[in-house]
Amino acid sequence: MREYNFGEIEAKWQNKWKNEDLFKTENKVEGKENYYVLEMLPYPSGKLHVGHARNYTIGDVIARYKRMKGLNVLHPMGWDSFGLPAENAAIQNGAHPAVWTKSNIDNMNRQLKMMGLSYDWDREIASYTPEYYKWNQWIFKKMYENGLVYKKKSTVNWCPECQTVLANEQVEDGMCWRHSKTPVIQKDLEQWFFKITDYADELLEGHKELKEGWPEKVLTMQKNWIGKSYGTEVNFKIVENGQDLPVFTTRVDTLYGVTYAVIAPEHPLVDEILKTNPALKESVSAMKNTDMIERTAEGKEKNGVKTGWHVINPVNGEEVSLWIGDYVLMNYGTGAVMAVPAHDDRDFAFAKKYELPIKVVINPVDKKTKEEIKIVAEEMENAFVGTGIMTNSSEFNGISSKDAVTKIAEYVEANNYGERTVKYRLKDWGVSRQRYWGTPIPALYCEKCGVVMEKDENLPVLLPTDVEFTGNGNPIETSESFKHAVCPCCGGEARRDTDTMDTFVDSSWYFLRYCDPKNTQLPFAKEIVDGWSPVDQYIGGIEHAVMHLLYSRFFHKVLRDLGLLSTNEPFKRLLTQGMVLGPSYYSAAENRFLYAEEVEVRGTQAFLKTTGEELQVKIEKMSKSKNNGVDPEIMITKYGADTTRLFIMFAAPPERELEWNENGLAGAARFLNKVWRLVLENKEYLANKDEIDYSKLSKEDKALVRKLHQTIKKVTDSIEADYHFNTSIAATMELLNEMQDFRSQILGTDKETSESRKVFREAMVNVVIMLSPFTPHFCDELWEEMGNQGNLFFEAWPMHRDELTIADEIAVAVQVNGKLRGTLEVDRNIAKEDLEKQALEIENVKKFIEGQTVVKIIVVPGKIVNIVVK
Ligand code: ANZ
Ligand code: ZN
Ligand code: ZN
Repeated sequence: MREYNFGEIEAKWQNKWKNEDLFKTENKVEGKENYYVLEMLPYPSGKLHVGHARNYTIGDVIARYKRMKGLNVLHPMGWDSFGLPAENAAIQNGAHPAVWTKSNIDNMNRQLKMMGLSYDWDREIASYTPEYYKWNQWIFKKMYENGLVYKKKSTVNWCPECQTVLANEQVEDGMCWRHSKTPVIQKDLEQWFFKITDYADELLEGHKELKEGWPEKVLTMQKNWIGKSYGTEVNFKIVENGQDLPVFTTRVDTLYGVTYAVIAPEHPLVDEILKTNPALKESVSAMKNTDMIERTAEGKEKNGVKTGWHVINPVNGEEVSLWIGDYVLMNYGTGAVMAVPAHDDRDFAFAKKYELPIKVVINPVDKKTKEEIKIVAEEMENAFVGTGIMTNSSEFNGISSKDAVTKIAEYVEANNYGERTVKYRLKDWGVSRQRYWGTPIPALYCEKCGVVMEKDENLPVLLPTDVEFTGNGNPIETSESFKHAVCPCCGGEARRDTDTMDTFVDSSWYFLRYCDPKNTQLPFAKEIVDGWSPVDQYIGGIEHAVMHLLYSRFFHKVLRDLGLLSTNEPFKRLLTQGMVLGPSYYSAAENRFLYAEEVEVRGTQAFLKTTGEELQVKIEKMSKSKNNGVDPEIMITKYGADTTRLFIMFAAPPERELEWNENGLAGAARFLNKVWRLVLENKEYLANKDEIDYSKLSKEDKALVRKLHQTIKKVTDSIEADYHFNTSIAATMELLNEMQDFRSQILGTDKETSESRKVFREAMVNVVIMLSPFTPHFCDELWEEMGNQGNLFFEAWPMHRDELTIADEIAVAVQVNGKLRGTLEVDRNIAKEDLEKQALEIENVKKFIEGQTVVKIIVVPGKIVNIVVK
């Protein structure tokens, strides 16, 4: 018998699939429903990591399964290929970002092909190509024309040394990542924004449509991110200039408890205050330069300065002091708050620090006695943030604070002190990046015409090539040819915008481009996208729960409103795959994480080979910093793609964490070898392709048929229910064990019937079909070995027959006066009288009814016969 040589087999089938163009997908196939399965497209960092391998295997199994279920499946792949790492590589080693990116794509493409993934490569897209980013610019323009893109000043991280804007990830402890002694400052720059806030409500509402198919966790994260708050805007009067200061509060019930007010350091009023009180300048700019993350961190000490100005509370005419404080953010609410230290934690901490008054306006109620507990401001150690009975609040005293929220809001509105409003945490999406490796923003600035967009026929605005990557400033600004352009409006001289778009723009609509990737007239044709959208199953990491998935939903709705497509949501179902974990080995003596090669593992302990030091072992997320990653390519070379795929799918359900271990891989390999031998060693028994005559089966034949149909049912059900592939594979393994027994105990013995071989073959055929989504090369090879023609890829997924999953014989418990006295193996369809008769004939039963009278016999069909005696 020929050995299972995965290297040869995988190369053979990958070639064949490619030559036959097997994975090519038509947009429409008569009589077939479309099904779109998509994995989040990778950033081409250079090498596939194990998280990729898991992600794509899950997608591939689904794609192959759905095809076998008779659907016309779209399963594409592409490259999210703009972004910072390529630019950094250019700065470091001079290679142009395009060259670096292309070679990474080539390598990863090769690795993907090694895995045997069923992508339609004709639809491959890469966001760094002009053919793709042209449409980013086109969409940007369309959004601009529809008032969904605008420009405003906004704060960015700026390194004075690099003379460039830094992404949040490039700020480390307030310093530039490249200049650890240069503090990053906050600088105001004109930036482009997408008006995602226009869609805030619809993005929330849309969750109703996604409830069935998306993990609840992801919806919750999006909901918090959008952060819809119902509250009241109350106008306080500024004593010093007579103007209104609107504040936003969600707790208008505490309005009588305001003891001071706070504005953000960026609040427009601050400039006026500084004119009257210039001494504050320094502390204000210090507050501004603390980054937002730190300013809003919970438990963080609050800083502020007293302005010397005052505001008047409209409901009671009280004059309170006005402060500038770092815990108030300009981009939320109105950038100003009424402070109620008695009932808000942050205000309480601030009031304690700066010795500001505290006024209680809500008293708690004792849970048991239901009596009001009077709290004393001076004795408070924390704010009381709960609900209770109103006090110190004039005509609202005595009512519950819950009712007061409405009552006081009505009162405020009736007296024109303010009004109820809704605020969102969600901010407009700032898309300008002062970097090279992205989509050029198609805007120009003309002295005569102002801001103008490039003409459609001049798109794409190509990235310039006459640039230098020095690490200082935005490389595009070094291109003279790019900066000096012609105004599309008046034909005069115009300056091009040198910013590029956030790379999240690229990934916000790529799933639509796959439907029609070669379209040169439009980003995609409506009727084609409508045939595929929404993506039926999207698969990716939980780290994209908010930004990517929210931006994509936003884009989808915008494109719908632009008339480019018809559906409301981009992704019908979302599967967030679990992380891949592996053991990390930490050496205390060397203060570093070691590579597996440096380690000797004994049971649960591990030692450094060179010194014998015992190491700290932890199972944790695979990462570069822990040196605990596995390279999928090495695994594929060592064990084969099929074994690697099988292990990944067998080791854990897709949404759970997967612990990588090589023993598991070896186990998967053993299983495949077992299947291999069972086919190749039994070809003589697998030759008869005739239909089974179910009336001629022996007891043993029937048992294997039953196991087969139970397995088909279980495998299918587990896939349909949240893709629990591990259960499917386990069921197939069980079936295989029974087949082995059947082979040795029945086939070739006197128990073999005319049908036994057909039954055995039927089971084998189905095992190979059901394993094929997991281990496609392996199964194709066996399929051929079994003498079949054509591709397994197009084979239909088997259907179980209910009547064949049920045993003919059933076990019935026989009781005498409710006590178990025996069991009967009987035909499932036995007549009641026959069952009773057989029950009465059991020796042990006879013993218990001897000398007594049978009063009655109760039969619970299929389960119990209870003989009642006296
Ligand atoms: C007075 C008050 C009393 C508040 C009280 C809370 C409790 P959410 O629920 O997240 O929407 N706030 C308003 N604008 C702010 C800003 N720009 N920066 C920082 N804080 C701001 O939060 C709304 C509450 O956060 C508002 O209600 C306001 O404080 C504060 F016992 O007003 B509250
Ligand atoms: Zn720097
Ligand atoms: Zn002009």
